[in-house]
Amino acid sequence: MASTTLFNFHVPSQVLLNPVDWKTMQQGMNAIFHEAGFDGSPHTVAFESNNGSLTLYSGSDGRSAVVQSYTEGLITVNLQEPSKEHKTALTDQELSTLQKKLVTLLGCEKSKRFPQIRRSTDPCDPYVPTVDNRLVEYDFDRIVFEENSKYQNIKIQHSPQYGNVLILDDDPNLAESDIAYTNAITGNGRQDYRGKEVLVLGGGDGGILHVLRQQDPAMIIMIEIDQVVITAATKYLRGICFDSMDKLEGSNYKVIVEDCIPFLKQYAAEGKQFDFVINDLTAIPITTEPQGDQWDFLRLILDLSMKVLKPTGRYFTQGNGAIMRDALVMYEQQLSKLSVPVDFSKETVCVPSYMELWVFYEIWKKQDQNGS
Ligand code: SPM
Repeated sequence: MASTTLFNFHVPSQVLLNPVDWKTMQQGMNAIFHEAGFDGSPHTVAFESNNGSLTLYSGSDGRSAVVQSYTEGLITVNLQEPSKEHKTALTDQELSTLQKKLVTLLGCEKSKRFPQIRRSTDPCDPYVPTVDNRLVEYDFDRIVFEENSKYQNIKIQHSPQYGNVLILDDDPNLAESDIAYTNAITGNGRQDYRGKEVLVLGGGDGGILHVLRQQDPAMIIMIEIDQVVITAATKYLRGICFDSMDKLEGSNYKVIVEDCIPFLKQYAAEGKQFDFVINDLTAIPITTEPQGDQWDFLRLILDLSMKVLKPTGRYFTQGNGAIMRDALVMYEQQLSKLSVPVDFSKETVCVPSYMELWVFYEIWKKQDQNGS
C-alpha cells in the first residue's frame, strides 16, 4: 500500500530561468528533503533548451519525491511513500511543514497540496471517474458482494454515506441513498400509476419495482436479463428493493429473467400495449459517433418501446451525466429518427451517490390533429 501526495508551487519564472538562482534553490531543496527523511543522494536531470529539470529524492524506507520545474513558473512535487499505516510515512503535520519550507525557499506566490491518492492492491477501489473522466473518491469501506455473471462484473460495496452501492462493470449504478434516481425515472410524482399497465426494462436492483408496487398498478412486467443482480439485490440492497423481489411474481407484478428484446418484439407483434414503459437498461452512449453499435441498440429499444406504448402512454429513461451535453444532444437527435414522431421533456436530478448531476427523459408519442 502506498500513498501519493502532489504539490504545486507557483514561483516567479526568473528564479527558474537564472541558472545561479536555480542552483541555490536546488541546494536548499536538497537540504529540506534530506531533513524530511529523503536521505539518498538526489539525482537531477536537466532538460534541454533550458526547459526545466527533474530531481529524484529517495529515502531508505521506500519514500520518494520527484521535483519537476517548468520554466513558465511551476514546480511540481510528486511524493510517493508507504501508507499512513506504515510507521515511517510522513504525518499530515510533516507534510504541511515540508510545504511551508518549500514555499519560503522558493518565494512562492501560491502553492497547493492535493488530497492524497491511496494506491494498493485492495480490490475495494475507492476511485471512480465521473462520466467525463474526472476523479471521484468514494468512502467505500468494504466489498459486500462480487461476482462475474454471464453479462457483467457485479459488485456491491459499502459506503458509510450512501449505504450499499451497486457497481456494474465498475460503474456505480445505484446506492441505497438514491431514491432520487428511482423517483426521477418514474416521473417524480407527475404520473398516476393506479390501475395502469407498466413495462420495466432492466431494473434488476428492484428500486423501480418497489416504488411502483406502492402505487397499485394493474400490472407491472419487469424484464431483467441478469439473475445474479436480482439475487444480490434481494440480499444486499434491501434499502433499494425492500421485499419487492422476494417473490418474482404476485397478483399485479411479474419479474421475467430474460433478454427484453424478444419480449418487446413479441408484444409488438401481438399488439400488446402499456401505459408506461420505463427503460432502466443503460446510460445513453458516451460517444457522439452516431454509427456505433450502442446508438443502434438504443434506437432499437426506443422504436420497439414506442410500438408497445399506448398512444397516450409515457416512456421514461435515464439519459446521462448533465455535463455530457454533446451526448445528450445526440440522444435527442435519435428521438427525431424514430418510426413514430415523439416529443420529450427532461429534468436534471442530483442522485446522491453519483456525485454528478444526471439527466432523465420523459418521452411520448406526438398526437396528430385528431388526437389519435
Ligand atoms: N436502477 C439503476 C440503474 C442505473 N442505470 C445506470 C446508470 C449508470 C450511471 N452511472 C453513474 C455514475 C455516476 N458517477
